[in-house]
This record gives sequence, C-alpha cells and structure tokens, in this order.
Amino acid sequence: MQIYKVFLTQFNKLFLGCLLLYFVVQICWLVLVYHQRQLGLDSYFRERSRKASSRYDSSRKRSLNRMLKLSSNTYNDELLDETMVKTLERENATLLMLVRNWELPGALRSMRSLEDRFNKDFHYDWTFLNDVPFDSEFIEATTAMASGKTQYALIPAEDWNRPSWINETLFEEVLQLMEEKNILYGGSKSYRNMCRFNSGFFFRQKILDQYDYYFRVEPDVEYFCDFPYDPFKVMRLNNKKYGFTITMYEYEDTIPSLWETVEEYLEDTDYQDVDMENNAYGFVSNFDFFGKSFAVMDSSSDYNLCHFWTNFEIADLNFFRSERYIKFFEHLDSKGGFYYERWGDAPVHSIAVSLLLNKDEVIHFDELGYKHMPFGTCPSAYYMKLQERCLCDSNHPDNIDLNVISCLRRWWKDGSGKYFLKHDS
Ligand SMILES: Nc1nc2c(ncn2[C@@H]2O[C@H](COP(=O)(O)OP(=O)(O)OP(=O)(O)O)[C@@H](O)[C@H]2O)c(=O)[nH]1
Ligand SMILES: [Mg+2]
Repeated sequence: MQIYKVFLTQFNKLFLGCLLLYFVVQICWLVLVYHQRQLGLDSYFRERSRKASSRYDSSRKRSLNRMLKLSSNTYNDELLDETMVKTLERENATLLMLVRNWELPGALRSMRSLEDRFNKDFHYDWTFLNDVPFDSEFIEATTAMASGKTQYALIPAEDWNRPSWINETLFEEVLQLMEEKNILYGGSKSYRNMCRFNSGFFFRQKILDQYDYYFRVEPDVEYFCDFPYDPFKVMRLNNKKYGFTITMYEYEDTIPSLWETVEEYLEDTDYQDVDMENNAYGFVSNFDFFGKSFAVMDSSSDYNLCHFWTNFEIADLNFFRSERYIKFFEHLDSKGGFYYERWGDAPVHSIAVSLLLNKDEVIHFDELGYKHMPFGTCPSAYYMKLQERCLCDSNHPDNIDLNVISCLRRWWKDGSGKYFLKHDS
C-alpha cells in the first residue's frame, strides 16, 4: 500500500512536470511563430519601401553633386572642371514669382530653398513680375541668388488695375462690410488685383510667351525635400497640365456667388467645353463620405469648397492660354466677383482645372515637401524621406494632410486617385 502511494505521488509529480513542460514548449512555439511572422512582415514592407525609394535612382544624378560636398579644409580642382558643371536637359519652363520690392528677403529665402532642392542642377530661368518697377536692389540680390537667368517684367496697368466698369460706390461698401466681418484680406484692394491678375492675366504677359510651363513660387515658402525628378519633365512626359501639393477648403465668405456664376457659365456654353465623364467635377462638387469622415465645411452652394492651394503651382501655360479657359475666366470676370466679393485665384483655377481638364491631366506631387505658412506637406514614406533628405515631420500638426480641412482624401476619391495604388505593379 505504502509503495503504491509513493508510486502515485511520484507519478503525479511527473505528470504535472510534463504538463508544465508541454505548456512552456507551446508558449515558446507560439512566441516563435509570432516573431517569425513579424519578421516576415517587416522584411516584406522593408523590401517594398526599398523598391519605392529606388524608383528614382536613375534620375537623381548624384554624381553631379559631388563637387558641392566639399568640407571647409578641402580644395578640389574638379570644381573648375567644365565637364562637372554640365547642365541637365531642360524643359521649356520658367520659375515664376509675382512679388513686391519690399518682399525681397522672403523672395530670397524661397529662391534659396528651391535652388538648393531643385534648380541648382537645372538652372531654369527665374521670371519676376510686379505691378511697379523692380528696384535695383531687388534685381541685384535675386540675380545673385539664381542659378539660372533672371528676367523682370512690369505688368501693364490694364492687366492689374480695377476695370473702369466696376461700380466704385458699391465696391467701397463691400470693402467696408468685409473688413467689419474680419474676412481675410476682405478690405484689401491690392489683394483683389492680385487675385484677378493670377486668375486671368499672368499667362498673357509677353515675357512668358516663350515658355510652355511655369512653376509658381511665392516669397517665404520652403521646399522640404530634394526633388527626386524634374517636375516639368514629369509633366510633359505624362501629359499633365496642372500639378499641386496641397488642397483644402476655401473660406466661403470670400466667394458667396462664385458657384452660381460657374453654373451659369456651364449653361451658357451648353457644357461644350467640359467632359463630365472624365473631368474631376466630383472633386469640387461631391459632399459624400470619404475616408473616415464627412466634409467638415458647410457650404451653402453645390461647391464643396475644395481647392488647390495655388501658392504652389506647376502648370502648362497653354492650358490657361486656351480659348476654353479664357472663355471661363471672361464669364467670371464679367460678374465683378473679384471686386464685389473677394474671389481668390485658388478656387478659380481649381474649378477651371476640375471642369476643363481630364482628371488624369492633374498631378499631385506628393514627394515634394512644401510649406507656405501656416501649412505644409511632408512625405510620409520613411525611406523616401531619407533619400530625399527631407527636413520635415509628417506627423506634425502643421502637416495639412492630417488635418480635417485638407481635401486630399477627396482628391484621392473623386480626382485622379492615389498614385501608388494606380501604378503599383
Ligand atoms: N507685385 C505685387 N505682388 C503682390 C501683391 N499682392 C500680392 N502679391 C504677390 O502675390 C502672391 C500672393 O500674395 P500673398 O500676399 O502671399 O497672398 P496669400 O498667399 O493668399 O496670403 P499670405 O498668407 O499672406 O501669404 C505673392 O507672391 C505676393 O508676393 C501686389 O500688390 N503687388
Ligand atoms: Mg502667400
């Protein structure tokens, strides 16, 4: 009996021991499997990220930059070697800045940023426009900052000033009213001239006749990353007519009657210039659910207020020069809304682009980090940011793409979609 009891106790201990061992082995196995799976996923995503980041290797031309990497105690004869400073093939394009003389410091900061990030390798011309003559200090400093040719033009008074048919009494009343309502630039006369000029006259300036593409630059903006390509070339090769980086909602108070004017234009022209099957009409008119949210802006018209932020703009001048765009602009202009309200060039360009172009003719440059106060955009792909030497934080609250006032998800849904989703092999 005694022996039987001892045997039972030993057997129980052995059994419990085995059971414990079994559980330990099971847990180890599960941890191992989970870990392996994680490793697998990590390496899968790492590999895809590497592929994405090496996509532009052939166009980076790193070797041309070698001479710019001198340390302070190095002297390199190659700097004087003509072959090292050969200019890359260029498109028929110019960098374009409408600017005032007193904005020189900001203009130089923007130039410095764009030269360092892009133009030092290409030397595209810089074209400066102003409603008064540029002073010699402005010309001297900007010429020194540019790596390409610089040219300066005075805007003819008739392209800039308020037309004579604007009712001055009504105009003054509007200015006062909008000023009282604290509408941004609501009381400014020159801001209205600028918006109208940028909507209907910049592309008619003689100095731009020689070019096909322009890249709009404003004072005090910053480009966060090395450009992985020549955006003008990307536009031409892919038949793009309009490029943007940021899109968001417009202040409705500045454009109360813009949309009804657009609808009137569509009816007057019997929709003959718009291809509703292929344009991005939905981008400016849809209000439905997108991403995780509904639109946050209320609109009292059928315009959802989405627009491209035109302080960054790379576009085909021939689109703006086209009869259909001019017809669109002239219709809007004839209503006086640039003065009686405060129509901005951003909603005007954006609505025109969304109506008159095929949505695939519009490109979102999502690799080019960019900032114009108070918002910026920063690429989120980790390896791309390293490779493009970006100086920005994609998780920062200033990144408009994370903000509810961004229309980017609307563009993905109702515009030309998200690039990598369409082109991933
Ligand atoms: N020559 C000239 N340029 C102007 C005038 N008003 C604005 N601009 C330029 O037009 C562009 C847009 O003007 P901004 O004052 O930057 O307008 P905004 O970007 O809507 O507003 P901010 O948030 O103040 O930058 C900039 O490149 C300005 O330098 C003007 O009266 N004369
Ligand atoms: Mg600005």
